[in-house]
Amino acid sequence: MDLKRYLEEKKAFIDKVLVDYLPEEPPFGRRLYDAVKYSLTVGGKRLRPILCLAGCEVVGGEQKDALPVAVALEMIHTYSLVHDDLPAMDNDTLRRGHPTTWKNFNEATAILAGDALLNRAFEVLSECSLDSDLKVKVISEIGRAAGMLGMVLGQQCDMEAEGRKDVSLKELEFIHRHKTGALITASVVSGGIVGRGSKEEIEALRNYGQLIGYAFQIIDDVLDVVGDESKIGKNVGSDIKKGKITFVTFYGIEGAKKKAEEAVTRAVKSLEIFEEEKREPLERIACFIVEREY
Ligand code: GRG
Repeated sequence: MDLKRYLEEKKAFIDKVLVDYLPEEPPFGRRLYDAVKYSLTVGGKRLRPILCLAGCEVVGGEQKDALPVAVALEMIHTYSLVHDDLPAMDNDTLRRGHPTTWKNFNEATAILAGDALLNRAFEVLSECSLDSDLKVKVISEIGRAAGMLGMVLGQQCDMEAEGRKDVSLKELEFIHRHKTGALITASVVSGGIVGRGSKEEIEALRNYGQLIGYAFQIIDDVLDVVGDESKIGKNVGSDIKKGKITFVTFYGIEGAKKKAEEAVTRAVKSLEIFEEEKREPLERIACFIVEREY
């Protein structure tokens, strides 16, 4: 399997459909629509929707059934980036290789664009043609992961940790399990739910998601130190400048990479219950997470 080609094809497919899931352009307040469209289409790896589609396929489901869920996940992820970049949060000017939404429009419009994306995501989920039992499970899974005991909590803890020198490894792991790991895990798990995976299969996917989420964040910290800004499309060194404690603080660059590799090995192992041919995309995505340069 050619992973590069697989990721490019899936990304192109998702890029193409994302805009179809936006509502029609309103007669007034066009700036909000433009800001939402800009945020959503300006780039991104589309990792979460790809994980969702792959999670659905590994349990024997069809990609087309998971598509609205994949779209909703990318909308939620994009909203989180738009809000994270705001002056009140990370105050970043570059994202996905382009000016951040607040920089390109203005702060208030970026706040509303994030709000609009979050709400649209749940509208897309609730209106999709999945059976009601699956729909409720998926909405609950994603709502929990993105919400006040998930990503939003992780973001709050991350802000509170800024500038503190006494952040423990346990606290750092808690922050990232919520801020980054929760939505990544929900992506692959919701795909499995849509594909009507068994309880055992869903648990395997949850375990996989948690481990790759952890590895993903470690590599994000490594890239913040040694990444090439033109490849990763955001300001390098911003965490260091803010005096943030990261996984690199605890493990060093090589030690952090090793931790990420160990997590990926365990993630791949948790896929062993699936047929060899079917699990290959998820295995390769896990490896991409530690090898990525962007
Ligand atoms: C504002 C509620 C709220 C949450 C923000 C996700 C997040 C929480 C903040 C993003 C800040 C950050 C750099 C987190 C590290 C990991 C991460 C989520 C990176 C961005 O995800 P990618 O690399 O981005 O998948 P693309 O652009 O490829 O979609």
